[in-house]
Amino acid sequence: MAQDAPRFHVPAPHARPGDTPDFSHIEVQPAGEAKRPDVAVPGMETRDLALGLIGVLDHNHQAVGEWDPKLDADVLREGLKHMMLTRAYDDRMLKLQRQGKMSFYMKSTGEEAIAVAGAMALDKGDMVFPSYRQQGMLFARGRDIVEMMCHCISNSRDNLKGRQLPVHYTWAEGNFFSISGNLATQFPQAVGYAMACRYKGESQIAASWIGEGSTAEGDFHGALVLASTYKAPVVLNVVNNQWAISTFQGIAAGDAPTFAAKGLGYGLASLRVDGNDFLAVYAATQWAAERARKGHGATVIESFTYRADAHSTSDDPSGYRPKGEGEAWPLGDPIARLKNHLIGLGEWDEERHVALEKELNELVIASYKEAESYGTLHDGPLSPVESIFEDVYAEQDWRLRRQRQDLGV
Ligand SMILES: Cc1ncc(C[n+]2csc(CCOP(=O)(O)OP(=O)(O)O)c2C)c(N)n1
Repeated sequence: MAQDAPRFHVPAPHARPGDTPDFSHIEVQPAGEAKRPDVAVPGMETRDLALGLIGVLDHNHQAVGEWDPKLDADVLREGLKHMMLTRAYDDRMLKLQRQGKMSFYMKSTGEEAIAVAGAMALDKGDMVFPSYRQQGMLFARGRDIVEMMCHCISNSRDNLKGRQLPVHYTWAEGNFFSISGNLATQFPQAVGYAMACRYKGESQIAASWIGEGSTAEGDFHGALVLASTYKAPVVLNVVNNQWAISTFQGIAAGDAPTFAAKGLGYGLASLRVDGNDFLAVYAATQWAAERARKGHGATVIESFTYRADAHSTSDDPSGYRPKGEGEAWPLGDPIARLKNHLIGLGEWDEERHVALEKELNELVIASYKEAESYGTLHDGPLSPVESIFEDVYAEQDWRLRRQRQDLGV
């Protein structure tokens, strides 16, 4: 091989363990600068929005610019509460996993605004197809915490009867689609659901969330083709938290300037939004939902954020990224930012914040106590053994009956 032959190219992150965190390459378009076009805008005309960054909360925690959704203080406080509950829940569940009370857990620390604002900006009748990191949606939609915990400890009250890994929630009554471990499969399913809504003349829409790493799956691209061709009423969210386990976002991005930019290639309206800005996520989702409901088609939204904690309880990020990278993230913490905004409006204060934190922690502890009254992972009671043969098909066939008899249950 010639000495000057081009080398095989493998992108690398800006910093590794032992390095100083470095986000100097990230350009942050100032809050309030992005234009907010009419929801009927042709997809290709959203180019600047796909390459820029929609932000509402500025450095002084004030809401600025055309994307300000101008929400009532009550709605903002509700959003803050759901985000704080999500964090309290995550922190407690991690502890419980470390104590061996649960086999596995995944936190969403730093990404609470994406789930909570996303859910609050949609109608409760809209169908959501989340990944495993949008538990905040369950709180925003009013899911019972005890039920969530019973699923995670797989006890007798687990609505999934112990068949799924923890955090793979299912809640049909809340229009929360069953979470699957297979990355990105929910994206085309959400598009198909949205197509069915339109075909039947119903007004609901669908929305889905995948991580930036998951956009490398074929299902991401299939979903965008279908959504574009049939103008499906769907909101397709890419949560770019910079990391797919130990793999930095540049591996899935390729040479594309942003993940939102990928939507443009399919002719879809594409927005890139500050994922740690509750107001910006709310406004972008509201825009995309209105566009979908009015028949102008799908929107791709990249939420730009940072996965502040480990990928899961089976992961140790110190092996692949510098310590303190989360604190160096230029877009801050979503809870702190909304809190400061509310304080600036005179609609919140430190005492109320501390009191709410305490109340939510107590709620989570009491909920876990109640969940354990329906059984623990180690001592049961769990779902009956024979239930492992149920729901494989709508009706049990002779083979399953035989296997069940062989097991003597
Ligand atoms: C089809 C498939 N491939 C690989 C995995 C293993 N896996 C689970 S999570 C994950 C990383 C996903 O990263 P990303 O999409 O960025 O989402 P994040 O975890 O950062 O929220 C991988 C590779 C899987 N579950 N499914």
